[in-house]
Amino acid sequence: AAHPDLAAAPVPVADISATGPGSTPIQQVMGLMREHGPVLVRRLHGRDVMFVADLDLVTDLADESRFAKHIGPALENVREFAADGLFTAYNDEPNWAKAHDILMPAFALGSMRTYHPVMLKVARRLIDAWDGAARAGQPVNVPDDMTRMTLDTIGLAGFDYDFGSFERPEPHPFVEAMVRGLEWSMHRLARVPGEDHSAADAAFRADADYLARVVDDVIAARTGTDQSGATDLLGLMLSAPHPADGTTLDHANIRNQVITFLIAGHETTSGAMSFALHYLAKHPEVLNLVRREVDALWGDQEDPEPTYDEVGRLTYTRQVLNEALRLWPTAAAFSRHALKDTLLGGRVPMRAGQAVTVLAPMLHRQPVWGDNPDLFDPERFTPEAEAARSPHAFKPFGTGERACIGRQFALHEATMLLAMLVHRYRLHDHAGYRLTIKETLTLKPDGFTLTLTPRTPADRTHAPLPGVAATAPAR
Ligand code: FDE
Repeated sequence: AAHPDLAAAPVPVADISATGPGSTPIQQVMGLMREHGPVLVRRLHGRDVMFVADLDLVTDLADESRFAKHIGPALENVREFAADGLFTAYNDEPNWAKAHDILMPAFALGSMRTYHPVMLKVARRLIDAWDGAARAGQPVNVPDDMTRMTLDTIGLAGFDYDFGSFERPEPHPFVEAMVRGLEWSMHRLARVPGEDHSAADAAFRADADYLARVVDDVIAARTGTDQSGATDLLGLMLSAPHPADGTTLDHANIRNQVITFLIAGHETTSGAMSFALHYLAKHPEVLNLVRREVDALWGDQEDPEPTYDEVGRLTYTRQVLNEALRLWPTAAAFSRHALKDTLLGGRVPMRAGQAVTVLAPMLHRQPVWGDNPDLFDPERFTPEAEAARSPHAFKPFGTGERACIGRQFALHEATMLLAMLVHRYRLHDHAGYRLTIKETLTLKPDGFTLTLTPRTPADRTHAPLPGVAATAPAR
């Protein structure tokens, strides 16, 4: 519904009813913001959504005493298959706090030690596949393989379930059903009132039922056996009592959490790695700096065995990942609502319950990022640069108590894999790839392929020594 206050607010209104949002709604709002500025109301068939990317407004929205996470129309649609799982639960739904308290320890930084061996095992599956492609001189489809890797990782680390994605030429049927569900969630937003969508809705129902059945099988295989020694998320959910009331999560909620982690934990992370590899393939000077970092750790080892602590020392590789997440935060938008009537940023009136959506890719291009924000430059994430900048200028993981619980998990997995790939391969942009971004609620580089050749010891000797700033990236 249109909000009466918005009409009074000094906010431009962009009516897109004539064109609709198309298949790239995030990029469309980015375009509207480039035209109208970082605060606007997008109107579609009389439905208004306010989008913001201004640093002072996003800073104000982080005030948890006045604003909270909002389950907007997109997440309402995802609720049709993830229900009260962590991502889509309402703030006051009891299962949110309960699951959050039970699962938080499993996602603390220290817990990554537990998942490290599984992450490494799955990284090796990807490397085996890429070695084969390199020998055959075949290109690899980067986002597809990154998605295989992140799905297998969250499946094994989360639920001890092996999707075996590298054994399959096509994505696992579970993934296909999930991706269709996400697409349905996105396209449902653009429906013109009065149209008939019963066929699409029935297909979605069938997919949602299938997802639930697969997950129920995974859970059934584990219930009834002693889970007290299990270190994965499912073991924890089946066995850990809530610190406050001693009860465990109920069956339906555990199913919702499993679906949630599979949705939240794989497309977002695989997109981030894919964008990072895209930028590395296009920026030889940056690639060279990553090579120095990984060569300093692993030198000429054929098959290095990265340790948990080494991943923490890959600080430049981490900067590359952050910079990729700045330009293309793969979960590009999150919404907040006002807890009481208020003036957002002292200038935009908001009623209690009214929502705005933060558009992270444009927040990440605001003036605080300098005068060339579209330029890929990992120097933006040196510790000094980060200390000098507002923490609210960079929000790829959302904000506040509903921020991403999987952040450390994703960063550990992605940093390790990127480093292993750069250590092992020369990346060839054989097709002269031009970045086009596919949106399926998350963002990924569409149709991005690379060819690979193994790096040789000679390659590594010629890499500049650490500390020799022969190829400092342009600022
Ligand atoms: C969450 C999240 C967020 C927020 C949203 C809102 O606010 O609405 C964001 C923005 C994110 N997330 C992002 C991201 C990125 C990446 C790469 C990721 N993410 C990853 C991951 C992994 C995993 C496992 C995850 N992730 C998970 C998750 C969850 C569960 C959630 C919900 C939380 C609560 O509690 O609410 C999230 N995530 Fe993330």
